[in-house]
Amino acid sequence: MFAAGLGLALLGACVTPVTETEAVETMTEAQVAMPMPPLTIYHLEGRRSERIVWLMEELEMPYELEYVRGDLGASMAKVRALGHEMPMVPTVTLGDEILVESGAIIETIINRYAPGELTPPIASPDYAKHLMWLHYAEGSLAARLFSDYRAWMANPPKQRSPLVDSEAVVQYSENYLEAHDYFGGAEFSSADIMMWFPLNVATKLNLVDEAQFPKIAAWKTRVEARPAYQRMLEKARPDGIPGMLTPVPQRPPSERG
Ligand SMILES: N[C@@H](CCC(=O)N[C@@H](CS)C(=O)NCC(=O)O)C(=O)O
Repeated sequence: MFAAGLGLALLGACVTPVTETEAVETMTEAQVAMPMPPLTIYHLEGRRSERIVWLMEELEMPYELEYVRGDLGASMAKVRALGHEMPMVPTVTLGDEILVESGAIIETIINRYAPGELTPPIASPDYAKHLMWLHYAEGSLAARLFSDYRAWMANPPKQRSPLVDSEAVVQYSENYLEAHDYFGGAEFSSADIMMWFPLNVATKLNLVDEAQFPKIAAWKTRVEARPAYQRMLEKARPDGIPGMLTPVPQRPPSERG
């Protein structure tokens, strides 16, 4: 107890206010890119690992891509062979490190090796929203889409759930795009890379009606036209998406009528 209290007291003594110039200098110092060790992306076509390929193409930085074309089982065997206790894609090897979780991989790559890229300036109003969408993509959007998918495949729904469901999480995304071109706000950002997969899943698995979300449809057209997205397709999805899940046969009635 005492030691902890003393530690806190010492820490408190060290926290002296900095001037604005000092703060800016510290932030500038933090913006220096580290040299990137060799990076390998373990991949399954049409899955979340496309995000990291797309990111590296946007950054125009080097990477190796590991997968067996058209064979999800063999691609997954490559992931398992790494011996990581959470075998999923994306898995990335970065020098001696093995990384999982696409959002964390993206933040690690940008913050270490491409600081400031694909990220709104930290003091801008877009920054907090960009970060929210970057995390929303997996934390709320994908989580609720796949939870509805499993439930609706097992028991076709007759009515909407009172909980936040697929339509609600997609509607929130649509509403933001009413006033913004990108999930990064004014400019394309890594949040857009994170949001593409679950928003595509939402319509392809028939969890929501595509026609009800015109802003999302226009955003998809916009981001899919990016040269880096096109290069990602050539390298990571040359033959389309193998082993697509079956779309749900029935959705609950829409809140939008
Ligand atoms: N939240 C994780 C999800 C990773 C994930 O579930 N990936 C799927 C493919 S899209 C996977 O590895 N599936 C294989 C499995 O679950 O065995 C992320 O964003 O990286």
